[in-house]
Amino acid sequence: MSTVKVLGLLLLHVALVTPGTQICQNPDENAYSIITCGAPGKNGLPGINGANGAQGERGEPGLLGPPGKTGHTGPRGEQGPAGPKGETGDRGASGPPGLQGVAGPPGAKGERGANGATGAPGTQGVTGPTGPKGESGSSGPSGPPGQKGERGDSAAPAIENLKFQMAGMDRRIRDLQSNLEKQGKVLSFAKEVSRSGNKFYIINDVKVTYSEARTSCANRGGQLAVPRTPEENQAILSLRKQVNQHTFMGINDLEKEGDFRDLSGEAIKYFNWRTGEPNNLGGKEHCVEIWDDGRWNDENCSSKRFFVCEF
Ligand SMILES: [Ca+2]
Ligand SMILES: [Ca+2]
Repeated sequence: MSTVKVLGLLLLHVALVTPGTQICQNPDENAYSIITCGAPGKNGLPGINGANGAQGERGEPGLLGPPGKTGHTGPRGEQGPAGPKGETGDRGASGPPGLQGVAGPPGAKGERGANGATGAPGTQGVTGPTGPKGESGSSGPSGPPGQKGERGDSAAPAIENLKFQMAGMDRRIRDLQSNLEKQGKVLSFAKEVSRSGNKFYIINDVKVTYSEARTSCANRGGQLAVPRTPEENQAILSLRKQVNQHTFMGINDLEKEGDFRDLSGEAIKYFNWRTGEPNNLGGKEHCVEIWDDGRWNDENCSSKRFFVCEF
């Protein structure tokens, strides 16, 4: 029932009620009637509960209640994305030293060092073989006349003897001419000449390999020089000092390592090695050269050197 309707019924009730009159409410609330009541009746039984009223409007939200109890731990969530890279940390302390590495490959061969000091003189070498027979000397003065011989049978034997002697002289003249031609060739080639006994030696100013030196001497009727005695070694050294360079001689161990021989294959008997030589350095030294102290070194045959020929 609305508020206006209730207020109207109340005003009507005040206007109509008189003293001694009671207003009793009809159970039907929509039909009011004024009746005269007798003695008050007994209270009736409680009426039947009316139907539920319409749902009221939603009230204001209540006060925030106390926090509930902590629930059970939920299942593990999926892994989130990687976070941003952190800043670089401080450098750690140095670790212990590593193991020693393996040895590296051998280095390249060094350059030849400076000449060492001159060594003490060696012992006297053995006497060399007997040299070739020398040329005939010049004729001596005529001897005193001999005693008169007995009368011969004929002049024929004397003439034959004279012919024989003349033939010998012809041979000697041809030999002398040949020697002169040979010496002319040699002297035109030589820079310097020296002698020892009946040998003479030449050197020129060309540097060649051992093989080329050997051929060059042979082409001039000589051979690469081989000193057989200290005197011959000195004669070769005097030429070597003219060029002031190491100089090849006719000695090698090309056939058998350490077995030094001359160019005809004959074993060498006189030696004049430097201290520590022959050392066959690198397994490649098979040809002999003479140094400025007159002593010998085995050298690579492919090296280019001056050379001395002997005749
Ligand atoms: Ca050698
Ligand atoms: Ca050597």
